[in-house]
Amino acid sequence: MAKTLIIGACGQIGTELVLELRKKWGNDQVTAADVKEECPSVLANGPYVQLDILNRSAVREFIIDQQIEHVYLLAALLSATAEKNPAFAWELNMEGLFTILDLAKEGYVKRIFWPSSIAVFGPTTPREMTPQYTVMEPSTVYGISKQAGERWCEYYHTKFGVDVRSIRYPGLISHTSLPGGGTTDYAVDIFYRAKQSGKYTCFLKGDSALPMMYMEDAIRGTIELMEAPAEKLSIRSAYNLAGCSFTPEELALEIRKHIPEFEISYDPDFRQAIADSWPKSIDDSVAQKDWGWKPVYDIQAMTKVMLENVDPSRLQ
Ligand code: VAH
Repeated sequence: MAKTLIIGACGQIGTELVLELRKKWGNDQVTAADVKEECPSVLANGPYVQLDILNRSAVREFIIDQQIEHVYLLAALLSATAEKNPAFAWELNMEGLFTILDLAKEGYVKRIFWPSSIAVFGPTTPREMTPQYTVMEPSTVYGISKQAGERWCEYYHTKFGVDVRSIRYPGLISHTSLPGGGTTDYAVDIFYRAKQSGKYTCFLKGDSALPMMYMEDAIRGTIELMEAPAEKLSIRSAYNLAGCSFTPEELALEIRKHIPEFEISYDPDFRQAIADSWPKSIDDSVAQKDWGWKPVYDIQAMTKVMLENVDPSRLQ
């Protein structure tokens, strides 16, 4: 196994990716890195380093000195937060990517994973079963940065042979790590509130269908893509990946199968416009063909495992 560095390890995806890769390859082979000084207890079973992805020289020095071969670059501002701070979102989501792509171009890093998102699609994109190749006019800061990042990943692969791989993640749902600043975060918050009080006020309209995925599927798909033989990969921008699409209403109905008295109300905020610009469902047939992708969790299985595991005491 190659020495691996996860940058953005304290985030929703990063936390679970570190744990899964350490399980697979051994704790000492997988270093968690984040801008936070303190390593969270959940990641204390292996090496942790405080790294600010925007400190190009520090990142370069660490990766070169430690002979890191695989980098998962997850540090980013998500959709809702990025709208509040466009300049920093662009800097964080883009500059870090160039630092890692350049290390690969120079021959230090052998393989990169960089997360894209369904946010690369916009209001002019076909919203049902959105195809791998289609109109992409993102209308959010986050989506624009992800679309630009996809173009740079493909450019570095084509021009310099950089082995960079990417997935257009849907909304991700997990009970191990809390999400932060996303438009799809309602689909995590709702489980904590359902268990805590049996009530939830959703910041999206009840009929807002969005592509979602249980985190276990997303982590497995990420590792499967990173381990796939390079010759099988026809996409070097980012792969569409689908889990299960649903609306807040449909999710509430599923929760009521476990908590019959659960009540949901709707109070849409600025995130409604973001959700309305995104697909309702995703066609991931190219990922299925290229590297055998197949989701496991549907809305029923995801709801069951979330309600069994979320701990409402974690809510601030
Ligand atoms: C967000 N959870 O809401 C992220 C994701 C598809 C959405 O990229 O910004």
